Amino acid sequence: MMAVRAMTAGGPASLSRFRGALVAAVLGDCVGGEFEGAEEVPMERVLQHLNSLDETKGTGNLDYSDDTAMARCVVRSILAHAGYDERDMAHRFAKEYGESPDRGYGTGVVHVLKKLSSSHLSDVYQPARDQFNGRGSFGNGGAMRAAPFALAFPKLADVRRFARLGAMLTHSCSLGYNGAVLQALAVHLSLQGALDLPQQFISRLITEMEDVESDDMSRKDARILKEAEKPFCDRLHRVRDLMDRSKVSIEEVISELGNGIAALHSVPTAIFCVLHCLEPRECLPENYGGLERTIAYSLALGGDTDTIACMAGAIAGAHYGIEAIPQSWINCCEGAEDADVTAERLHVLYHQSPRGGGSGTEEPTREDASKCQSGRSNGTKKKARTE
Ligand code: R7I
Ligand code: MG
Repeated sequence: MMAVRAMTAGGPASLSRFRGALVAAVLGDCVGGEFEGAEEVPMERVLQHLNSLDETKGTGNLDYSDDTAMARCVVRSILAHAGYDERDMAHRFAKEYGESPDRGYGTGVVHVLKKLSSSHLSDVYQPARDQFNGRGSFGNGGAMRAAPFALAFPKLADVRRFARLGAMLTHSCSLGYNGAVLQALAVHLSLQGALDLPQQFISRLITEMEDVESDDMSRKDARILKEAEKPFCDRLHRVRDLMDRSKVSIEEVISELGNGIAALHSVPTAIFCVLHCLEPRECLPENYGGLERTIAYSLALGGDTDTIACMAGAIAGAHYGIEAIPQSWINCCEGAEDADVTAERLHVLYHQSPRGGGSGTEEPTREDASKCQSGRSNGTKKKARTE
């Protein structure tokens, strides 16, 4: 695949990229809801659905789901504390669920969210650890809300560390939180313009995940769940193989990468959607730009469409920028305008954060949980702001 340059997004970490990432994630979630759980989604139906957005004049008539509800909590918590504060984030997740429980949460995670609402909880990571007989969830619920970590912390090592901790509030299986790390790293690299060189982008992700998946817990979980030694690396190699092929069918993508609710079966898939749609594709309208292609293609895979489109949207939005998103799509989606406003605030925070020093190889440990109490090692040194 050749180098593909984004025309409008501006330089690395530009405001346009921040707005694009957060708004396109909401769009993916909202427009993806139509096909959630469908086994087969003909592209014709996807295009009909997307065309109807152009005709609809109504504002915010497509509701967002738990993906956006939880991402908004992540964003608001980071902005309020100018960094990561696990108690505050956990509290916001629980409060949001209590106020609006019908957003389509996973059936397992609701038990965690109910326990997190208790004011007597001494360890906010414990309810997640109790899931699924003590192994924790491997669902994609941590990954679907991971993009804001890439928009808050400029250093790759911080993105890795806080995306992981933020996911562990609900997903304590390594196949859950490592998926969140991968999604946040993909957004981080895209924000820097790394998708201009797709081969280097995927190689860099593989290198990072080699390290992320090298710890004892990741190896143990992979063994117990009978996955490859380093499951996400294995999938990313498959993504690279698929990228190298001139023609790939939807069926092949699903059988190689998956389209389900496990992080392993959806985060690499979302990354592939973005990479595949960097170039025009026969099955997609000629007048579509790269971001529209990415969303349309994600929906055509069926399965967990809203979450896959949400994750692909965040990565693609960070590449193409806000100008690539049709205004008519934004008008139709609940929470899109709000995402645009908070993206600006994240952009300010990101550029205020101390730079440099991150080796990108720092491996966070389980002890991070206690070290981070009260948000003391939150990766930034700014004064807390009020929300
Ligand atoms: O991961 P999660 O927050 O949500 C997953 C998806 C997202 O698309 C959401 O938008 C929502 O639509 O669902 O929710 P969890 O409840 O943690 O995990 C989702 C499902 O994955 C669970 O209900 C289980 O069916 C399955 N699952 C597991 N099954 C067996 N053993 C997750 N972890 C395990 C496990 O360890
Ligand atoms: Mg979902």
